Order: sequence, then C-alpha cells, then structure tokens
Amino acid sequence: MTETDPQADQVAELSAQVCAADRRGLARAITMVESTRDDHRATARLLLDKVITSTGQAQRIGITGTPGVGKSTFIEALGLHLIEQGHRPAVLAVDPSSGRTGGSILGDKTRMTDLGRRSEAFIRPSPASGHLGGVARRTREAMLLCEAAGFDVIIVETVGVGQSETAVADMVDVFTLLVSPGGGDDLQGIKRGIMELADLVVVNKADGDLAPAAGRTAADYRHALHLQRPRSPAWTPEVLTASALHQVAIDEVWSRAAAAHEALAASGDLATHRAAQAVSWMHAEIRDAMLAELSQRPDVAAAIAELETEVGQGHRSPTGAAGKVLRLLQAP
Ligand SMILES: Nc1nc2c(ncn2[C@@H]2O[C@H](COP(=O)(O)OP(=O)(O)O)[C@@H](O)[C@H]2O)c(=O)[nH]1
Ligand SMILES: [Mg+2]
Repeated sequence: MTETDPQADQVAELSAQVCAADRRGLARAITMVESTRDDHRATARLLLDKVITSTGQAQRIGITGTPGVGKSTFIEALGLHLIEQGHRPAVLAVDPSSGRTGGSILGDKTRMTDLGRRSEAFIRPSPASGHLGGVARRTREAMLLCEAAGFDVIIVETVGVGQSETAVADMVDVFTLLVSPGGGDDLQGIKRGIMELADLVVVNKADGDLAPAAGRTAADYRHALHLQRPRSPAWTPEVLTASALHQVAIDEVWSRAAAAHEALAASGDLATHRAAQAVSWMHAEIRDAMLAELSQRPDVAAAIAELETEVGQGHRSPTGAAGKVLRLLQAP
C-alpha cells in the first residue's frame, strides 16, 4: 500500500517548501516550471494546481520602458521602499531576447545589488528561452509561485521589444510606463498601443539639468493621455515625475500605483480582469499543448511537412490543409 510515487513526493516537497517561503525551494520550483522537459512540465502542472489556492493575494505591477530609461535603478529603489513599508517584493522579467542573443537587454540584475541582498526580496531574471509566448508563460507561473511563497508585490519588468509589453500587461494589475525627459519627438517614439496600456506614466531622471525637461515631458504625456479613453472607468491614468537615481518621489509612485490597484479592486474591475487573464492563459495553454501533441504524432508531422510544400506552391489552400490535419488528428 505504501508504494511511492516519486513525482507526487516531489510535488509535495516543492509545494511545502514554496508555501513555507523557503527561498531555495521557490527557486527550485521556478526552475521546474521553466523547464521544457516533459516530466518537468508534468510535475510543474501538479505543483501549480496544488498552490493555486494560495495565490492571488499580491499586487501585480508591470514596468516597461526603453533600454537606459532607468528600469533597473527604479525597480531597485521601489523594491527597497516597499521593504521599508513592510512589503515583500518579488521581481520577475519578461525578456524574450535573452535566449536568442545569449545576452539580455534587461538582464543586468547585478545592478539591483542592494535589493538582491535583502532577504525580504526575491529577484529572478527572465527565463532564457526562445519565443515570447513561452517566456511569458513561465514568468506567469513564476509569479504564482512567488505569491504562494508570500511575496505580496510582484514587479514584472520588460523592455519595449516586440509584443513583450502586451504580454506583461496581460499578466499584471497595474501597468507602468517609464519614460525619459525629452522633447515631443520622444513621445512619438512610444508606440501608441503601449500608452493605451499604461495606468501610470513615470518620467524618470527628473533631477539636475533634466528636471525642467522632465516637467515638460510630463505635461506632454498628460495631454496625450487625456485624449485617450481609460482602460477602466475606475482609474484614469496619471503622469508623475521621479528620480530613481536620487530616490525622489518613489514613495509617490508607489502610493499612486497602490491607489490604482485599490480603485480597480473596489470597482470589481480587478477581479473581472484577473478572471479574464486566467481564462485566456488557459486557452494559450490548450493551444500550446495541442501543438505539442501534433508534433509528437509522426504521421501528422509527416502530413504537415507535405502540406507545407503544397500550400507553399499554391496547390492547396491553407484552410483546406488545416482541415486535413484536423481530420488526421481525429482518426484513431
Ligand atoms: N540622472 C539620472 N540617471 C538615472 C536615473 N535612473 C537611472 N539613471 C541612469 O540611467 C542609466 C540606465 O539605467 P538602468 O537602470 O540600467 O536602465 P534600464 O536599461 O532601463 O534598466 C544608468 O546609468 C543609471 O544610473 C535617474 O533617476 N536620474
Ligand atoms: Mg535594466
């Protein structure tokens, strides 16, 4: 009767360690969800199912901005401020470039040395793997594990490459755009779609010679935001100025982020939003699992290879080819 199931044992051990806020256990659990090995994925699924009821208590904050705008400096200052306030921040990242180039755009986590040294904080760089969907999924799963471990503010950082801002906006509650002081040209450099996702815009580097320009940039952004419809009737996006380097107005940024969170929660939009996010993650998981399943059926994989040629040469329609693959899948 006491037959052991190594996978169940491992899940029980990891989930106990995570829920006991054991940092090494948490790091191991995240490594498990980041792995693409089939057995690791299976363990990760069981683990996530086990901890899911211990998640959802954190404030999930996204931060984006172009390289050099001061994200790392800002997150370190914010993280230290949060610790002072009695919070336990976890910092995660979505950086789809890190796998491909071997060097990350974001990844200078060494810059966050003071925060990294604090036992109240947890910093995890972006999973180093190819496509955005996979990287985003693993960050989402790491976020859940961090929440189960009792981290109560999750900061997810990304840089404005490809669709990574959208992916991060889709996993957080409050999305923050960090910008530099600069003229109107700068404002136009920010993709329109990104502005529409922002709950807060922070003009960083509002210090020294850059202070007057920061004020003008803030006014430009206020004007631009004024022209667009807020994402939620409960919260109108705000523009703030701050200096991450000199730790000026970090407290104010946090208090406005917390206010946004509170307003969204009070209106019920936060719950609606999270439910929609979770359901859309599920659909993404189903799609990925289906595709993985497809590639594991040799007959189907061979048919797809043939169909690719036919479709490429224009002998068969893409729709017809997809239908043929589906019929093959349904065959026993
Ligand atoms: N003057 C000033 N410089 C800053 C500020 N925040 C960051 N920097 C500098 O900007 C550069 C890029 O910062 P970093 O945090 O690495 O930017 P990231 O690429 O967005 O992560 C570094 O040299 C920082 O010291 C700030 O508030 N004021
Ligand atoms: Mg950085």
